[in-house]
Amino acid sequence: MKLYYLPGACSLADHIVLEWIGQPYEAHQVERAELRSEAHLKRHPVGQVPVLVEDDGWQLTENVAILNYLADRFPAAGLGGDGSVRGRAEVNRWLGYLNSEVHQTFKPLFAPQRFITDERQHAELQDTARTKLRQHFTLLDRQLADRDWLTGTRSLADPYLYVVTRWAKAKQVNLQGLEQLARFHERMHADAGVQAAMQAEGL
Ligand SMILES: N[C@@H](CCC(=O)N[C@@H](CS)C(=O)NCC(=O)O)C(=O)O
Repeated sequence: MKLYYLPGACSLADHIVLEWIGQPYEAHQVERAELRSEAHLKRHPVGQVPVLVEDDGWQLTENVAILNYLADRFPAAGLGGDGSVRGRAEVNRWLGYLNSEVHQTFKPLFAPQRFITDERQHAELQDTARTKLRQHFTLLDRQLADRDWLTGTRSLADPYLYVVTRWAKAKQVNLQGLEQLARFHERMHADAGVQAAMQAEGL
């Protein structure tokens, strides 16, 4: 099993999950210049990461699909919820929110030119994204008010939240006063699996 990643990108969530699972895997760093190469486009038609490639050559893209696949392939790791149907739905509720709302709102902060070609409008676009992200992180902070993990038990959703919180810090999103989120971030940062994935990515 091989994970294709960019350092610190959303693929870090898969990398952490692979560490938590503890089964053999390889991690392959993709260079940015390689993303649109013929070889990588065969793995990922949009030219992105993450991609998971199984030993028999089967390839899977889309972070939410990869994370769910890993939980199902390695159920003993217990990362797909509390074992109930509703527990799994809760994990997917937060994964969906992180992937389709929070992650997407970062895109103007990373690549504003993909949204507006006029550079004079980039600062305003990015400020709007930061304001929206503050709302998202406030909601996430509230969710953590009476639990250590997003869904109560450690799950696939937590590494994704860790990754987007790292981005928020790097991109000057206002996280002031979000104490539960700060504690969550510290707890994750101190985790041995998180540290192993980060070191492997040179972070
Ligand atoms: N819908 C995809 C989005 C993946 C995505 O946004 N990947 C980013 C890194 S976090 C990427 O590869 N960016 C490089 C690029 O778009 O040029 C998923 O959820 O897996």
